[in-house]
Amino acid sequence: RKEMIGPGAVILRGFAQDPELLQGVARVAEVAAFRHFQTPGGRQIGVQMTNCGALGWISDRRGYRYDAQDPLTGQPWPAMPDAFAALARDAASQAGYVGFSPDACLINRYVPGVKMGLHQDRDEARMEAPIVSVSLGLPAMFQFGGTDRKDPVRRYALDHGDVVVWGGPARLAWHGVLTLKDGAHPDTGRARINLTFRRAA
Ligand code: MD3
Ligand code: FE
Repeated sequence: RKEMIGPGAVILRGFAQDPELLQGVARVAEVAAFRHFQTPGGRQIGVQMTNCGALGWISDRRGYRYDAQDPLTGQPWPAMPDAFAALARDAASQAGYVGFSPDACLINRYVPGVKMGLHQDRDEARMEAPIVSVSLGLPAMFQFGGTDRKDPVRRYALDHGDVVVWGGPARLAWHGVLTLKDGAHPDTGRARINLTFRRAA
């Protein structure tokens, strides 16, 4: 089921069903562990993060950026599992973006009590490519506004298996995730996992 939530933004409810996705997350995290990055201001980000693919999103006292190496190990990020790349390409194509080939997959892990404040994603060199996001595990309330910080925001519940594609006029929209409610999911336990596929370079 395709749900248009604004110009350039589409929710594909239940599109991600493949158990390989969570197996892939587990395999990535064995090599590149989930960790709390520091912000440039010296605070810890509440969401735990890791990456796979050629480039990974990182943050430290020097700023936010994409890097080919995991700063914890000095090694390249683990390769993007085939099931990840295939899902991202299929979802983008369903939303009208044919030929999406992500080079970066950020994996976010939320536990109850954790949120992600309103922000824009502007660290990518290729703003013409969409972003594909996959929600797994505990449900979350997603906030989605306009390209101006003051634009009104709407809220959408995102459940296990929901995929959202953001591109074109939605690419620079302000967005965030409300504080995760307590609960347990059969596949992830007390956690929500979000995969975010991007063309960073
Ligand atoms: C709307 N992650 O990692 S994914 C992020 O659920 C991030 O973990 C959230 O925002 C999460 O940067 C939301 C959905 C998403 C991703 C990118 C967007 C929504 C977006 C870019 C533009 C507009
Ligand atoms: Fe974001």
